Amino acid sequence: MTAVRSDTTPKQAPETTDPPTGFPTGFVWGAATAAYQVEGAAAEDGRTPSIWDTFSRTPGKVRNGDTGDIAADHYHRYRGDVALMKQLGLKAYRFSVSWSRVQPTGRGPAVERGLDFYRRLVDELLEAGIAPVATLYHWDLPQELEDAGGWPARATADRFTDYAAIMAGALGDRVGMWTTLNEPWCSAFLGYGSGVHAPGRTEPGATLRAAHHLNLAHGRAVEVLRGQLPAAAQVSVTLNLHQVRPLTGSEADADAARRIDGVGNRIFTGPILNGAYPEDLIADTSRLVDWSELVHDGDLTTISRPVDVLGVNYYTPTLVSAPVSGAGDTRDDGHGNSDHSPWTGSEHVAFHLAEGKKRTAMNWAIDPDGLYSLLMDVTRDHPGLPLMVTENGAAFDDYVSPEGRVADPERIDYLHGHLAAVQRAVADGADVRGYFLWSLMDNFEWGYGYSKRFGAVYVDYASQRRIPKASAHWYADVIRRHALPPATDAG
Ligand code: IFM
Repeated sequence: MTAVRSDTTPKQAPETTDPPTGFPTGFVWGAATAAYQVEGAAAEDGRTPSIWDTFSRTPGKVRNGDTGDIAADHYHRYRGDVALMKQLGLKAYRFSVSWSRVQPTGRGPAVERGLDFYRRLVDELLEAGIAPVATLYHWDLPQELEDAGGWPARATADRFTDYAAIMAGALGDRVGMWTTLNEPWCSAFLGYGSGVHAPGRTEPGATLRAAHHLNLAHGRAVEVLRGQLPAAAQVSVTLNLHQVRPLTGSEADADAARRIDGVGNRIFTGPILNGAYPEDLIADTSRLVDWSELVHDGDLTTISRPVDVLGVNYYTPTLVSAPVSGAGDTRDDGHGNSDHSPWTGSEHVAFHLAEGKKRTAMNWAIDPDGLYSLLMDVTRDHPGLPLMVTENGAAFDDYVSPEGRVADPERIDYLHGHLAAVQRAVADGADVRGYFLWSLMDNFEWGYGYSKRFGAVYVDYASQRRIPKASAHWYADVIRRHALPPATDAG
């Protein structure tokens, strides 16, 4: 990655306090969810199916045949959920908007009843003193738009532009932080490459087309949001940047890392932050797509409209090598099982599980240094770019004790380690403005259904009872102190 555009200016640079014990003044403490994962009410108030409704109803696609029909019933229980957030002392709540709830066919006028849900949610948050952070797109494309071609079709970016305008009009007076897309890598590469996510297509060319049109949709939305929102509003995009590490110091492994960094990271950071797709990525993938036909004049100017902050999601690093035969795990890239690689254009790279690391219930290695390195790498490549950790957290096999409590010391250790990594990055010069725990509460974990629990709050799906886990109380204490407790307190 090369240097950042100088016009990516912070709106408000927080002063740093003593980094070893504190976080910057104004550092935002939050938690995140996403519409399809928590809302439920899948067929209420005019909402129509999104690609995830269709995908989850397709036999064999989601574990146990789970769907988001009810999920955590946040649509009906948002008041109680906001009260819980207030009790925990959260300063911000990052939620996403269900496109097919507010614009059921993905085009045309908005449905007021759908918009009203988000108006009520935002009002409730503001009343509780919690800043709303709205994500426009967290993977749930209206099914009608997929039927018309989905993200591989350029017209979907046009539709997204209209949708962004609707949302800015509806919530622009009360939401100060906006995210265009959440993890477009997953939308493109898992949705159209490996097919483990909706819409479940496995078409390499379409994957790259989807990536470009997601970038375009982001840039267009930035333009629309800037045009409609008050000047103080913050506009961002959230990327799940892969912290790619070569297995050995060999040239072949370094090249594998370069390729995965290309299709995993630089396909987004290149156009968004530098105004260009990297030459090596184009060379690696040009047999799959005609980039000169795909990228129209003016696209890169649109896509590189400056953002106020870059949202970064991090869970675990990605360990790669050149193809190997025999020993070693060369298949598990942590993104689900498929005969089709999501790493379009770089299918022949091998993936490895880091040895000697504890793992989460997703089998992801726990490695806080990866978060530190990621924040420092982005800071090195894009000096001065404000960052926000918009997701970080872990799934464990949580259960309720006979006393009605949920003890999750592993999650506390995970959070402690990763927050310490953020602190270290701040001390070493990264401009990190906030941290959002994934997730506020247990929810629908995509292809894994309800089998994986990422929440700080336990959800008993049968009764929809919420039980704050020990980690929720721990996080509340961190927020109250604006600092990490001594490590011995963890657990
Ligand atoms: O649950 C997801 C979320 O929707 C996007 N980022 C990763 C999380 C855990 O897999």
